[in-house]
Amino acid sequence: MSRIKNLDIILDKLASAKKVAMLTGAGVSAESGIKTFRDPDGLWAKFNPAELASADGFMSNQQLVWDWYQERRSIISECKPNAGHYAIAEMETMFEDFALITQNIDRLHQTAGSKNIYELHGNIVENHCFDCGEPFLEDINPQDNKMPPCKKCGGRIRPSVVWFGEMLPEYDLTQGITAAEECDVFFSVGTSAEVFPASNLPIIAADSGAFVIEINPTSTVISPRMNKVIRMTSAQALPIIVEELRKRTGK
Ligand code: BV8
Ligand code: ZN
Repeated sequence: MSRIKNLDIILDKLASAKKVAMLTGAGVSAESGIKTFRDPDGLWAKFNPAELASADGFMSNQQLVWDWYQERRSIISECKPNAGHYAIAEMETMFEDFALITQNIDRLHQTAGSKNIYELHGNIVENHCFDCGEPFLEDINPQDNKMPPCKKCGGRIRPSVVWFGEMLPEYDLTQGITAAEECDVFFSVGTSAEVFPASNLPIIAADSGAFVIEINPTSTVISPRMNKVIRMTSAQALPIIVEELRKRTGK
């Protein structure tokens, strides 16, 4: 039997749930080989996030920021979804309404087959002009450290991620908030819940009466608000939950 304590309570809640929502963070991609941000060996152990993941950072050091994203693009281009991503894609087929709200920019959820996804922090695959907003549709070779000019205005091309101090995409955030307000069960998976407003979603869900579950090997600032915490990795815990739920409901 699984190593998940109180699994029966979780399965009871899921078996009767109509609406399920899930917030994912960098921890879900850790087992695909993508470093998280705040873990000891994380991306930001070496760099100061405000310096790189911000418009000011880009304006004051375009080449450094460009190189940092190119390095991340080449790492991500080699990575594959892990068992956690696939389990999440399967969960989407098991409920009337399943909303996946991700902070991740690597698009591994899409590759794993998830469909109903709200990307709160954009993605590292697409690019646009920093100066005029024009989408930059040409492929970018992650090995190329030359920054291409905007086709429309000759301006500076940037990755279509959301930087610190930038607004999140309104549609995705609004949909994410509604999903948190209306769901029966909310999962917070692989996130330190340090970045606002994404980090508020599990709290909105808890305040709205959802059964809130955290899947994370370590505790976070929101752990005390959870109904259940599973101190395992996402690639360990999620496949067990899916398998046991299938057995229980035959879904
Ligand atoms: C905004 C894209 C409004 C770029 C990112 C002071 C107080 C409070 C808030 C603020 C403040 N000052 C400023 C703010 C707002 C700020 C913010 O929250 N700052 C924080 C740092 C304090 N937020 C913003 O600026 C947002 N915009 O608020 O706009 C506004 C704007 C203009 C005018 C008026 C209002 C924009 C935030 C988006 C920033 N962009 N990324 C890029 O990636 O380069 S954030 C970055 O952090 C990533 O997107 C990442 O996803 C996100 C959250 O991190 P996590 O995903 O949680 O990753 P982390 O490493 O932290 O944690 C990993 C977890 O996984 C750990 O808990 C670990 O234990 C666990 N784990 C590890 N392995 C596994 C695992 N779990 C499961 N399985 C495993 N195997
Ligand atoms: Zn332009």
